[in-house]
Amino acid sequence: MISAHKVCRERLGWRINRMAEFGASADGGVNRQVFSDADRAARAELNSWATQMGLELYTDPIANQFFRLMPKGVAADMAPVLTGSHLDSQPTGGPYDGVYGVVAAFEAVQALIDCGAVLKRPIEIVAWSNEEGSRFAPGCMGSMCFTGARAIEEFADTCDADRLRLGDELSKTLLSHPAMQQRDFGQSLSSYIELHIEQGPILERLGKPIGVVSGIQGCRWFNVTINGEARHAGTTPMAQRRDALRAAVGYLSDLQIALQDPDDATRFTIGRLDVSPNTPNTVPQQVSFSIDLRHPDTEELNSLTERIHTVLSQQQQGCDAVCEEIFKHAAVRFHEWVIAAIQTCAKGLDLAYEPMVSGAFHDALFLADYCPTAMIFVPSQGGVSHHPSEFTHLTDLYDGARLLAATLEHTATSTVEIQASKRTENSTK
Ligand code: HGY
Ligand code: MN
Ligand code: MN
Repeated sequence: MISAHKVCRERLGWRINRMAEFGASADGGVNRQVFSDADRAARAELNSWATQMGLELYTDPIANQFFRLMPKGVAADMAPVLTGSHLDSQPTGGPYDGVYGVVAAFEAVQALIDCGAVLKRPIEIVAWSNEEGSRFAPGCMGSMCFTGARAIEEFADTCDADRLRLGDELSKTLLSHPAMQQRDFGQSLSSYIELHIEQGPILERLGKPIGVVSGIQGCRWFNVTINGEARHAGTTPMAQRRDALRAAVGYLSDLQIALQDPDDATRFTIGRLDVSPNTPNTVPQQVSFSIDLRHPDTEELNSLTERIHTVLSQQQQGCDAVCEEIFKHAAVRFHEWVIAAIQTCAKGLDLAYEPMVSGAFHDALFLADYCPTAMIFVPSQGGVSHHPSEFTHLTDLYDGARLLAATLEHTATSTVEIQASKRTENSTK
């Protein structure tokens, strides 16, 4: 684990602050949404770091970025250990979500280079495209396309709030990093390790610096559209209206009741609500809203989904609701070998850790179907994330990076083929 001692705290802090400049907002947060100019600038910065470190640069049809450390004497077809996370942020995001896992991976690989670790596998750093799904829904597009869970063709015509097409924004991004060699989805991998902030309160409450993540809860996203009739607000009697917003209020109230959970294990969020034509004196013609539903138990997740369909199958105010599922993944349990590797290295570094399941999803949700996968968490102050005040102490960021370096050293000096990586044929829709 000599590499852990070569991780540089100051350089790590500098890298975090440097990346926070891309999409920086006045309130200390970031707005670096996928395929935006800020995202493209952040991607270029990674390319310059990788070039300075002598890493090979690769990308794929959805602009995932891969940076490969190819140790001397290692066969080119030896499956690499992959580590990383995502650069894209929420519109009102913080400076650590996703990007910390990418930056710490660069710091860990630099430490491995600096200590002259004798590796038997390549190591690749990845920055996945569009993990958040805030500009173009759904999230995890980059990892879903890489693993075969979804086809990129499904997403090309998705538009953002300004009616810009994903396909066009993606092309601009691919053209912005010409130095990256193109390669197909589905490269073979030995294992995947993702370091991330916890985005919840558990580690801070327990006073532990590390979470060893054994899995991620299940998650399903829906888009609901309600069609009514646009009419004059002053002349149309209430009894003759098909008001899409009044209908939406009825649906939302019935959904809240139907999804009540005395155990508070269910996570049900209506994060986006659009009204059209969205003017004070026209009866709303159409309303669309998002549903983000999560639960640690897949059967329960599916039964909650049935309750949603039952509520949305009723009419409200003479209007119907159309519900489209755009994202779905069952709860996953990560691979024991990778979990054990992280635990062994945490013990070796004398870092106290808490075994835990992730409430947030990550690209590891899809990589877990593809190859042996596990995650490492560091604490989030106040459990806050997806907010500009997201914060993690540099000491914790440093401990996480040291553990990542040690785990990469541990897994990349093993030629044990735990399990061949495999493409997910079935769609997750
Ligand atoms: O939504 C999530 O769980 C992730 O933070 N994008
Ligand atoms: Mn994230
Ligand atoms: Mn996030």
